[in-house]
Amino acid sequence: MSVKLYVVQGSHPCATAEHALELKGVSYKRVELVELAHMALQRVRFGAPTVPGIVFENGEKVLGSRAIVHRLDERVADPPLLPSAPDDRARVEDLERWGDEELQSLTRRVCWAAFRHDASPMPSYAEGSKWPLPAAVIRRVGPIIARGAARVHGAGNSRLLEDMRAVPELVAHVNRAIDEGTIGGQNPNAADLQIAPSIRLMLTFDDLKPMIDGTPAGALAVRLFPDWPGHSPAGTIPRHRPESAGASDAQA
Ligand SMILES: N[C@@H](CCC(=O)N[C@@H](CS)C(=O)NCC(=O)O)C(=O)O
Repeated sequence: MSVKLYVVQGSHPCATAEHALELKGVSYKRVELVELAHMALQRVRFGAPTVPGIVFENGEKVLGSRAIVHRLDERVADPPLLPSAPDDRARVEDLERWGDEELQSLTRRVCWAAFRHDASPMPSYAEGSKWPLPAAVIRRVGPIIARGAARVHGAGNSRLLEDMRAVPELVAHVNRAIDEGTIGGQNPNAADLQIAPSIRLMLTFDDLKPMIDGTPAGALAVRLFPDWPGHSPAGTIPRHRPESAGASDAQA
């Protein structure tokens, strides 16, 4: 039985898991699921609806980017993704947790809120997909997928305003972590792998790029993930006043 990684194309936590597997030199089969449809399939296979999930060669199942990276680090020693010194390890794990719970989630909400407003960039994010739907089809189903995903992730307009205001401080937090040497070293650790994909995905949005470009956070993301699908021109993320009551959040 080969190692199987269950992913959705363009997903930032999936990139975390894939990069960890590549660094460890583990060969694996990439099983790409279709956005939203993946939730039911993952629930059946892993008991919860998210990607990434991994099934190791002995049948062991692990769900979640952080859990996958940690389990992989236990199974394959080199190169280590977590420092052996307890204090260093605690620092990396704290930052990794923040990267997962705060940065990763905010990035996801902003993306889906943007595509809910304007789904036209979605075909560019499907580049390299195993399910190459024609752009015309993606354009048609894109708004439906975006509305569904925005609802699942609580990506409404009022949250979007709050999230957009938080971006500069999140980037500053990553810059400080690089400055302190917790991430950004020659050999990526678990926190690098958790954080860089979110920043890299943000860089595909011209509305976010000016807050990131030229910063250590941006440089780290591009160094670890030089290629990333997708481009959203300026204006994809709406700069709006809250919509009328009832339409202002993701229930629409
Ligand atoms: N923080 C978790 C969550 C991953 C996550 O939310 N993945 C999204 C795709 S980017 C997903 O599958 N969402 C479906 C859902 O939340 O039901 C991780 O890093 O694995």
